[in-house]
Amino acid sequence: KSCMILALDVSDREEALKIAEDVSEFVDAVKVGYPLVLATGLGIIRELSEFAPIIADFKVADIPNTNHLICEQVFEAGADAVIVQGFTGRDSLDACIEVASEYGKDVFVVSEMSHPGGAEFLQPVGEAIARMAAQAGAFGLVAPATRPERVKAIRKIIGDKLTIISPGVGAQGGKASDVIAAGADWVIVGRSIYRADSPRKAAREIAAEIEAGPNGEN
Ligand code: BMP
Repeated sequence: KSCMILALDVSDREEALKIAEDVSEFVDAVKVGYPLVLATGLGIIRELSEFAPIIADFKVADIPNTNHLICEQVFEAGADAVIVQGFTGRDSLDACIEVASEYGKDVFVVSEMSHPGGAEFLQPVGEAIARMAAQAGAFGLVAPATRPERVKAIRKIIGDKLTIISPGVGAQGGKASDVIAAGADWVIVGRSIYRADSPRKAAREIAAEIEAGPNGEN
């Protein structure tokens, strides 16, 4: 509905549930990661799934057997998708995709990361990871909104095969409509929404910015 995923990196259960409810009209999914799950427990996934599909951002990055065990727990907990790292290689990714398909769920692969350090080691292998993710049959990729030109390059490599979700909007400096124009399907937004005085208003404004497009013309 709005090409937006909420990154819910708060550590309080009540706050998490309230924000998810308040912004549910403007977001297509909620991304839950270590900050919230370590603070409140894995049960938060099922509680939040009342408001939106849940993407479990555990950046899974281990040997195939361990990845398999982790993904089973993630999907048993009620997540609709899991985010895994790509740099661990094809066999580790295959293990995640195998479990996801048993549950009828999806895998997103991080090809490169949005922070400045993401350009140090990951960026040079980002395209190879994107290609591998497409060949392995992943559902989507995580690619940086802070570098729309990288999203454009990756989109060119993978064609329409994969869904690109893109973090780095707002607090990290990226602009939602720019990265959507570069080829991302969804933006991931955390602090700009959950730290706002009114998360609902902040989410509505970003949705409107996406709708208007990079030049405010759409
Ligand atoms: P924020 O909008 O507050 O910067 O949050 C971005 C979210 O996306 C965080 O949960 C972060 O862990 C995640 N993320 C990211 O910022 N860059 C990446 O390359 C990959 C991520 O998962």
